[in-house]
Amino acid sequence: MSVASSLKKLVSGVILDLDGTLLNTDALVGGVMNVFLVKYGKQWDGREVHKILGKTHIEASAVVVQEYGLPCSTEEFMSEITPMFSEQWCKVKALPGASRLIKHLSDHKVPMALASNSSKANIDAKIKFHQGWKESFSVIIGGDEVRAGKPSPDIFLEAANRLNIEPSHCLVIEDSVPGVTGGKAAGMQVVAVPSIPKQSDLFTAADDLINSLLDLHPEKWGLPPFEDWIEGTLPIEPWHIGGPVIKGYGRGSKVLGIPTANLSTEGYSDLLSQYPSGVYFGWAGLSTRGIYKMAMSVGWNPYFNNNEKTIEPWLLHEFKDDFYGEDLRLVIVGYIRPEANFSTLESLIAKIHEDGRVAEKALDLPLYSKYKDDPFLRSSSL
Ligand code: RBF
Ligand code: MG
Repeated sequence: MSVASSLKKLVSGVILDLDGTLLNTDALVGGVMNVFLVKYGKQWDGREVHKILGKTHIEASAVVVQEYGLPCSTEEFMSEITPMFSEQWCKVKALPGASRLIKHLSDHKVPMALASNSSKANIDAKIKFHQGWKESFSVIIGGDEVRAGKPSPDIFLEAANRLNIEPSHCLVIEDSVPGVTGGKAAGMQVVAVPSIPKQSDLFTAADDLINSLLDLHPEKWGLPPFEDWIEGTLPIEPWHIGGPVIKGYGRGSKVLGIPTANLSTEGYSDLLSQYPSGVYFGWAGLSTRGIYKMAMSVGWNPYFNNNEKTIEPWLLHEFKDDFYGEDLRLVIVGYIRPEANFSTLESLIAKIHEDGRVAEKALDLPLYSKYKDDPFLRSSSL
């Protein structure tokens, strides 16, 4: 990279979007919409979600009223739906990596603004449930405080102005197309972290595209790097999943030489939707055999472009026979990398083997090895 283009990247402040970037508000939309639309004999099918992401409340409401041919005005719709959403704010979860990012920037005294198309009152109502968030932002701006919401650059320019930082020295982090458009129009550096999968072609205007906040590397922008990566792995709050081993796509052993013990995602789609796709690792328990190291992919396997988000654990052990139907218990303790596409099968296989070695080594660290004794690995639901 030339000196000029690397210098251009140095930023001194960060402007964050809220819904879909820091908070998993999208998970609520379906639930609320369904309850509402049933009254009109309609059903929310989620297909419009991409049309409302990143919009102001009034714009999003207009889309729904129109798409569903509702016999009410946008204003009537809003006055009914707003309290239904408000009741849910206490349940909205932080997206993976959100609190970590806010704490990191705040610890390093990087000036931070929160800029959302939501109203200021709504922003306050949502973030009060997340410890340490409000205090970390020196600027919080709602869509009702500027002339035009995103994709207009207004809200970003106002944030930069209040931060007292040149727009070109601001880094915007955004999940939606209107947000990315607004940030670029403001002359800022923009990282897109899309909340809808498989839509990366919509984000070509962004300076960088990442899969989740776990993949943000602040040093790329001249900001202090995260210090919690250890030997190529990121410790995460452990999560548990288990069930009978099912036959996967049948490619694992046949094509790749990497036999994955696929888990049925039945009953787990809610849990899986909370975790970014990517390569993780941890411990695997098979009720009748023992406990093994494990590396796994969660997601759509870009190389094979699956339609469904799957979970494909690879037990790092040579088994003499198959164990379909056996109860498999997983404790996932760390993250390695986002899923990637590869130009050749060989390069995919090489990368997966590298993941296996990274996991194998990391799991000997006390930080991760202690989870080998997690009782969940030995319990059985069968
Ligand atoms: N598939 C991809 O398309 N891209 C990946 O980056 C990728 N990484 C993987 C990492 C691990 C540790 C494992 C076990 C699998 C990974 N896979 C990936 C999935 C692999 O393609 C899948 O298991 C086979 O397609 C078998 O269905
Ligand atoms: Mg957003």
